[in-house]
Amino acid sequence: MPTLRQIAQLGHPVLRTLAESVDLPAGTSLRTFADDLLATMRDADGVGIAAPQVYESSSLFIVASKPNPRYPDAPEMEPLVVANPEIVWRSDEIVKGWEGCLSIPGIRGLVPRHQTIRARYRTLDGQELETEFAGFIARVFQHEDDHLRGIVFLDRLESNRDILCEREFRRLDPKS
Ligand code: K2U
Ligand code: ZN
Repeated sequence: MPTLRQIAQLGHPVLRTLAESVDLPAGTSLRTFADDLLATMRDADGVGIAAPQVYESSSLFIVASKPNPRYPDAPEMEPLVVANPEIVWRSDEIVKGWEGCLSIPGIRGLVPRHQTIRARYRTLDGQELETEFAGFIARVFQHEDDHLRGIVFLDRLESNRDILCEREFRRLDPKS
């Protein structure tokens, strides 16, 4: 049975620390941690989560896009566990989209992201994959990859005017 982890809130140094690469293939403890991370993300109704958000400064995150009120067209996907990622190519095309963060509750930001990326990463078995991501999945991947480098979505905003409080965001975006 996985354990729900506490989520670090902005201000805790772990969210501003460069995460350490993980040793692969994963042993029992890392696999158990990945299960805890997934359960914690699902409990928070997230579409992604990164290890530093649960106070583990390790280069590991989960991407689990699904249709949600803010992104009704987001693709449904099996949760992807990503270890030691490197984004190796980014499109010139940049798209702005509203993001939230489990570590920064109560606000939303209009964040510019690359529309398409190509990333090299490892699976828990140690297999190296290189995959292209686009659209909302690329957005989530970039959001989580930022967490491994001590970056949060607020850092990428073009203006503080691109921040809304959750209640006002929902009022303006009633489907959410
Ligand atoms: O890393 C996190 O804090 C998890 C975020 C990931 C996210 C990435 C990109 C765009 C939005 C969110 C959470 O899933 S927060 C909950 C959420 C879910 C869907 C849309 C907005 C916020
Ligand atoms: Zn986040």
